[in-house]
This record gives sequence, C-alpha cells and structure tokens, in this order.
Amino acid sequence: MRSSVAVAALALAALAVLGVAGPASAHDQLLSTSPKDGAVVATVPDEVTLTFSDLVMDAGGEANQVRILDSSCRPIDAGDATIADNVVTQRITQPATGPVTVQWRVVSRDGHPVSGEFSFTVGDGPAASPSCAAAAAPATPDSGGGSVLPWVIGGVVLVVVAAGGGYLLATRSRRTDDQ
Ligand SMILES: [Cu+2]
Repeated sequence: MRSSVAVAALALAALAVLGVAGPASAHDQLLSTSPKDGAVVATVPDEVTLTFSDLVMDAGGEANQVRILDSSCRPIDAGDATIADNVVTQRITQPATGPVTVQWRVVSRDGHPVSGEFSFTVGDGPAASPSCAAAAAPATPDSGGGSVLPWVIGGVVLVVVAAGGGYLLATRSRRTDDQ
C-alpha cells in the first residue's frame, strides 16, 4: 500500500518536471507568408506579412526585423516591421522585378530568437533567387526566456525528495507492520 504511494509521488514529480519544462522549449514557427514562399506575383506588393504559430514578442529595437532584398540583394523595404500578436508586417516602398528575398528574425513568445528566409518572384524574372548574405543580426541579450537548466535541476530535486519521502513512508509502514 505504502509503496504505491511512493510510486504515485514519483509519477507526480515526473509529470511536474515534464509539464513545466515543456512550454519553455517551444519556439514560434512560421506558419504562412504573403506572398507565399516560391510565389510569382505580377507586381511588387506593398507589404509582406509573416504569420507565426504563437505571439511574437515586441521586444523593441531591432530584435524583430524583416529584410526584403531585390535580385541584387539591395533592400526594398521601408521602416521597421510591425507586430500584431502573431503577425509581422514589413512595408515595401521600392520597385523590384525578378526574385525577392525575405530574411526574417523575430523573438519567440518564450524570448528566444528564431529566423529564416523565403523568396518570391515579381514578374517573370529568373526563377532562381540569388543567395544574399544573411542580414547582420544585432546581438540581442538572451533575457526572459533563459535556459531550461534551472527547471531540470528543480525537477531532479523534486524527484529525489519524492523518492526519499516514499522510502521513509515505506520503511515506517514496515516497522509498524512488524510490531
Ligand atoms: Cu525557446
């Protein structure tokens, strides 16, 4: 009877560790873009939007940035990217034909930066997009999100305490049975 209590305590501790560590490691994912990756559009759009799986942190400064480059890797975007919940929008003010490369970098809800690149084509220029050097990413302090290590250590302590408690309960009950 008592040992099943110890097992239950261990299971609860393990669940607590998993439950707490889980969300901390989930990064936002890019769900869709407009224009879509690989799309061919007649004219250059006024803006590019990126839709993510979760909230994008409006961390200010250049933590979130979308760089839009023409076929010569020259920027055609204007102003800062704007963030509305999980949608990031970047305006385009320069004309362009041919392949357009979009390089993005945003701060996940958990505080971690995620980045990527996609491209579309304006008109019927060459299909293959040039490989533009990745935009120089500003160094962002890894605040907020942080490491999962403290949670792991906390989880191990929980398991050890639970196991110790279970052991004590088990030995006590055995003594009681002996008497
Ligand atoms: Cu993360």
